Amino acid sequence: MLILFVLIVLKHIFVLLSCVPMENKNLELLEEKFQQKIDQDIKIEPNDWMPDNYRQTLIRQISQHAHSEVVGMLPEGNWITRAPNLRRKAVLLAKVQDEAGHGLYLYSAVETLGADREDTIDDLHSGKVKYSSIFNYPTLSWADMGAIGWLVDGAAIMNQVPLCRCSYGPYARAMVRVCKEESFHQRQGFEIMTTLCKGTLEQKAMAQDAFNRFWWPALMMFGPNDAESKHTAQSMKWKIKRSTNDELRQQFIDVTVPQAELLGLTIPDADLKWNESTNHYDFGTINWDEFWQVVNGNGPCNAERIEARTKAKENGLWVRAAAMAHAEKQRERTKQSA
Ligand code: BYC
Repeated sequence: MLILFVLIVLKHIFVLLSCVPMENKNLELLEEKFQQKIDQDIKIEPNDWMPDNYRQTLIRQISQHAHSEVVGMLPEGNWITRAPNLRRKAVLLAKVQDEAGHGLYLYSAVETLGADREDTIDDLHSGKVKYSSIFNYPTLSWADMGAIGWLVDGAAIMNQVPLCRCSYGPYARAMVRVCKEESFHQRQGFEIMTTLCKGTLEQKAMAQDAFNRFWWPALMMFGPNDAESKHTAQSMKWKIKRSTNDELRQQFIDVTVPQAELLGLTIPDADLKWNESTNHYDFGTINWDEFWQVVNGNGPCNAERIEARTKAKENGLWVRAAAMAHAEKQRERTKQSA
């Protein structure tokens, strides 16, 4: 009897020991197949197997992106009632609505990864997750609407066009429409700047002041230098990111400096100069202390932005409750008539 018992125990130990390497082997094979798909530029879709870290990286990046779109409505929304004429008001209103739409596509893309939308939004309100640093700066004059459209949407396009080729299908597809709309936003911003720069001396000074305040924060939008960027290497390997933070920042500077020259604006960087040997602009040092202060919640408008979003959720509660009650009624009616 005892021998039988020992034999059974030994068998179980053997089965257990042989299963662990087997499981590891299976996981390795799955990961290898997954990376092969990525290397062959085959899109990963929601029901496909994916490593947990890939899923978590996407949830982090796409939810931060969605929050940025939604919080990004606030600095510009602040100027809708004060736009200088009806045309400007209608255009700004349409632009801000577009940003809300971008947020919605992106929250849907996060849901395809298994995240709950309510939890995702609550994480923004509790300060658990980040959103783009740029939206924590105040909009002090009408010229800021021009500077934001031109620089912030310009930086966004530079960062988001490569995301149209992201390995995760729902994110890549959402980005196609987002980029088309951002391109319109960038042009409307540049048009405002052009009008101001061709206007009175005061208008030109307003444009220069807005440019001075938004230039450096726009460069910070691309994230920390590559050497400090903890996620870039893995995200590039998975083709979530197609270019590094520094590559995109440099492309943005190279494209934007001639535009500033065309407007007759002075770039607020004494070290900015064309480098014949690299064929790029050299530029001054970014204030990374300021960047991390803003990212970590201590920027000029962080508290105000979160308060506005939290209030919006509370104020909209009755609308959501009414919509749910209506949907429930419809379901009941359909059931009864069936
Ligand atoms: N602000 O390892 P890294 C718009 C964080 S909205 C705040 O380089 P990654 C618009 C980063 O999250 C467009 N945080 O990260 C809307 C990470 O922290 P965690 C917004 C930043 O992800 C309305 C840490 O720093 N665009 O266009 O590889 C009106 C280390 O960074 C920032 C997107 O969201 C920042 N600027 O690269 C007008 C694009 N930069 O998460 C316009 C999608 C970095 O480890 N996102 N951090 O705690 C991306 O492409 C990438 O996430 C980033 C950062 C390039 C931003």
